[in-house]
Amino acid sequence: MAKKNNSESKKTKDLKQFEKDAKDKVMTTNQGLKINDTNNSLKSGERGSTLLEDFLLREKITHFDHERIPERIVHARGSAAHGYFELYDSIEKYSKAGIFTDTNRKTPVFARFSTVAGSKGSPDLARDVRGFAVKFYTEEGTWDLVGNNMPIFFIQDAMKFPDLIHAVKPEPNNEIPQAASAHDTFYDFISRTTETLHNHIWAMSDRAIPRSLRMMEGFGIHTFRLINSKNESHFVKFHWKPKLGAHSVTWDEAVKINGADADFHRRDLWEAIEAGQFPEWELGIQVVAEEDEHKFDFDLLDPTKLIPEEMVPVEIIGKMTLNKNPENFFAETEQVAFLPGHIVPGIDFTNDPLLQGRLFSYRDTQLSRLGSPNFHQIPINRPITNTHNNQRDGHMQMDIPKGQTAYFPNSLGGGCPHLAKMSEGAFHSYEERIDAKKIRTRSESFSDHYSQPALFYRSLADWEKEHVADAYTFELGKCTHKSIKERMLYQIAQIDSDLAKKVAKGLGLNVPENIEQPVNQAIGADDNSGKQQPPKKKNYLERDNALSQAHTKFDSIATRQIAVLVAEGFSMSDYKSMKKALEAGDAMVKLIAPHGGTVKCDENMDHDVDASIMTTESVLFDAIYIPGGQQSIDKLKDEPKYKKFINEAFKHCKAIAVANEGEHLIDDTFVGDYKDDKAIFINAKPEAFIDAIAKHRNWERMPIAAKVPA
Ligand code: HDE
Repeated sequence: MAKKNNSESKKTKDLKQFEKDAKDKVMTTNQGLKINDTNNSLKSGERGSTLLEDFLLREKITHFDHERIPERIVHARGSAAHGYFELYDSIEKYSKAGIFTDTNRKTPVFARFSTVAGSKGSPDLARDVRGFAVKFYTEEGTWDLVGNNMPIFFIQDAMKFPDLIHAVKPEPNNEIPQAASAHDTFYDFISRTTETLHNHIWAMSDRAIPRSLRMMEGFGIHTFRLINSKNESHFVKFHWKPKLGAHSVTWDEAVKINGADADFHRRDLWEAIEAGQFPEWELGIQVVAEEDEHKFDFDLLDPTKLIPEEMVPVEIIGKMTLNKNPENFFAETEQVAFLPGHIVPGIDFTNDPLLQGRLFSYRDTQLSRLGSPNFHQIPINRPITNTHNNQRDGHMQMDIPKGQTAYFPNSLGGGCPHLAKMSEGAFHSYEERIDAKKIRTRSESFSDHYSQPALFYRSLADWEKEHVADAYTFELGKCTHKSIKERMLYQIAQIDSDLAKKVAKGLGLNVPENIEQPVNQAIGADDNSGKQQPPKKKNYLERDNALSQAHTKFDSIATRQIAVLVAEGFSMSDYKSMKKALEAGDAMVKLIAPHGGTVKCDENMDHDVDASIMTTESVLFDAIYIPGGQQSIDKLKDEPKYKKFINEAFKHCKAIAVANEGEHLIDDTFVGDYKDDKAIFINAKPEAFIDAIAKHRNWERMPIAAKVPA
């Protein structure tokens, strides 16, 4: 059942005043002049040249000429939605923030998900980190939690960000490849910058190709501070846990989805919300007391390290629900500006050197992207609280600040706007004690680069490990320089020697025992303190189940796309009972027929076809059902694409169920030889099929699936 859309919030109401609806309205110029022709320019004679006088042409064309703005330098490709955040229980012992203490609030949010490397029009299923940025419009001002779907980052210091991005983006001489990390410059950089290896192995895992934006985790990455009303500080890491669990597609699917539907994730998010299947994530926190700061084998300020959940469990504190699509992509999703520097009392920063750099970068980038220091006045960026200060003017000033004074202190303006007292909720930076030398260096406590990638790899299930090995092999296989591949193999061997051997085999190379050049570029040229090579990996924890998607949720088929393969004469009774069971679990049942329009069942009823086989692909679905009906099956057997469709679903370890004569169709495919597979169902009860769909995939099938030449 679709959920009720009560999407009104203080923010969506605020946005309403800027919405424009042309329904039943007459067309005008931007000056309100009514127009009766927008098809023809003003000419000297029917075939004559266009007149300079034509202000209508000029207004229309000039606006068009300028309707693009620079895309985001990173995270250009993204999709977003409105929603709200609700707190389960107050965490006032940690934080005084209203959003973390008032359980009666429904805080409006706008969340944007993105890939990092690709351009605005790049396909959704690139192997990449996903951005997970949430703007909370709180009563005390806007808080932006600008995170990713992986809990760590590639680099430790903001100073390295331009290098990282220049290495991963298309190569500067030929602008190739688009939205792909599988190229020489990226691996040249990664193999020489060992701090990247942890985030990199996550990027080689299934996390980098999510099944849906609604089925991925989110992380604030940096250690932040929570500040309570006594001004006591606790360290905190933020986690988003998807209610549907964290699931991924396979690389073969990702490559094919990019061709079949480059907007796969964007469409999926949009359609789920339109269908009332609102995406939900729970917000969790890992809290570390001030006095425990140094009790770990890693530095809490190092953003390439996570705190294993085995060491500090995640406390779930609230839930985010996305329940409204934007009205206009450009106005909202493109113009939204996230800044990690947007915080509220009760939350504060740490000295994480990556976070510190971000506090500078995001404001700066909006100036070139949105073009004015007034970007906060764009409707999507306006806080829901009042704003008053002495900042004035600038491009596109939308407010009309009244009065004679624009300075502080003043008496002519009655001293206004006056300063807020702490008791009135003023922000006050945490008074951290600092006694230090001014020094350009990297802390020794950041030097362990191999232990956590190794922990991650050890924590994965066998099928996940295999995907990781395949990903390294693919990516390095796309590099052309042997020296880069070998240096990378050496680095992988420091994480796990078996993994390195597997990858080396695929590349037709050997894992080098040693590499000559210094690899740790994090240090300065004059630093001879022996830090060129990071230390060998340590094992301070054997495994952390939270790192593996084998331990996610497998209890729902909500929004799963089920392809029902039918032609004229399909069995209505088979279809009806399965459809009812699937829809009871909120799955999306789609009829795929040899043609568009409608298709008749054996009870002579017309059914709307959702897609003709020519316009769709197996990779766009989670499972297949084939109802019986001899006439229908005979027709399907005549169309070779059905075989491809079924073989591919089998290859991708998906659940397939058939009823009665439907079995004859799979007998013509690879599935015919593997009917005892635990996610293949012949005349089985819907419950068994549903259970297999909820399990996402039958990964045990992988060795057989690998043989399918689809
Ligand atoms: Fe970003 N990042 N970033 N980043 N980032 C941007 O800001 C930057 C980092 C993240 O949906 C830019 O408005 C630096 C970590 C997301 O609009 C830019 C550094 C994390 C988004 C920028 C980092 C992120 C951005 C480009 C290293 C996860 C998309 C456009 C110091 C915790 C937000 C923009 C959206 C966007 C800079 C590292 C996440 C250039 C300098 C770590 C989700 O300001």
